[in-house]
Amino acid sequence: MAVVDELRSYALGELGCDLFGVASAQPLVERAALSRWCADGHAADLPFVADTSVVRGDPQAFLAGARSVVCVAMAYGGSSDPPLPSDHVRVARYARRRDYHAAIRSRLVRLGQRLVQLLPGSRWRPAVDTAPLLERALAARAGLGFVGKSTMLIHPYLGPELLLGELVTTAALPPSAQLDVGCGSCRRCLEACPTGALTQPFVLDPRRCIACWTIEPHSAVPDGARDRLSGYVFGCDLCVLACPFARRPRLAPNPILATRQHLTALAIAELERLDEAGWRTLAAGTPLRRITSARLHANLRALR
Ligand code: B12
Ligand code: SF4
Ligand code: SF4
Repeated sequence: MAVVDELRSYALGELGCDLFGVASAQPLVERAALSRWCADGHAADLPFVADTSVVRGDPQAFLAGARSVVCVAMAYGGSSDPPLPSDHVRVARYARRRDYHAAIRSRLVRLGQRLVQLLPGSRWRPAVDTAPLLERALAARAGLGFVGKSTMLIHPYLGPELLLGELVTTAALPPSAQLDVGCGSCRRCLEACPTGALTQPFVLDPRRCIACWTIEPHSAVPDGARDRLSGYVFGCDLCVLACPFARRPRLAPNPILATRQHLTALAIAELERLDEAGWRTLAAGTPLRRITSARLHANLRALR
């Protein structure tokens, strides 16, 4: 079996990933859009993006001598949310489960070890979210899906509820074919966003985005945003859930990222009682641990 086929069957079989593809490590054409996006001030609340914008578009700056990027994804889409009971709030759907950073990273490490067994001398470096790489552009180049007007990476059958990871490597692997699919004339995500954060197709302004307001350390919920928060105390799914590709009938989360049902809707009164230790216990092992209880309470005040 060719090396890339061995890696694919290991990633999709033993490691339990949902998607696998290979991109070349050449600089990305999308880095021009990223520079424009930063120049327009969109990264004002995301200094870590602005500070690394040059590296983000170039995998070879992330790993010297890189020739390929192995891209994987795990799906977390499933049944739609039940109506929110009164006096309850929501956290984003990606956060109601095991932290994908750890789940995907550990699998990328095993994939890297297998790569070295197959091609001795190969160097590799894993990346999940926090690394300075344009992950969606790489995933699209590796044929995992297409970048939609919501800016999400969307697979035609698994939808936009995907979490991404990459193994940047010096190994020369044959690139996968890109998908020839797109949004067409649809604009549902732009219409569904309650804050106008999708200012035009493919452009998100984080300064207007609920996910940025409620999670990012350099941001905060602005005054008077109560109704626009739409019940979200951490993250936001509205543009993602509006997408017709998110409505496939048999979608279910990857079992590695099974939904923790008790995080589907949270009683405001119970959250308000939590001190830092109580919040840490509730958030343990999930992406929710990204914020402190002080931030949780500030977000809750904005929803009152
Ligand atoms: C910063 C960040 C955020 C910020 C900013 C998001 C944004 N759209 O830029 C905030 C906090 C708002 C955010 C929110 C969310 N995030 Co986030 N985030 C990131 C992070 C760390 C960097 C993204 C980045 O570089 N943004 C800068 C912009 C310019 O880059 P981009 O959006 O990828 O831009 C592409 C297109 O928009 C296009 N483009 C840009 N401008 C223009 C202009 C034109 C005219 C054209 C044609 C194209 C174009 O070029 C780019 C390359 O494809 C990535 C991880 C990573 N390292 O990539 C995760 C990541 C994008 N986030 C992720 C997730 C899951 C989310 C949320 C769903 C979480 C939630 N439920 O609350 C929301 C989704 C909101 C949304 N619609 O994007 C996933 C997305 C997976 C997927 N299927 O796409 C990622 C990849 C993390 C991961 N490893 O899985 N996030
Ligand atoms: S995550 Fe929410 S606020 Fe941000 S762009 Fe999507 S719908 Fe708008
Ligand atoms: S909602 Fe429509 S326009 Fe937005 S990403 Fe999905 S298919 Fe594209």
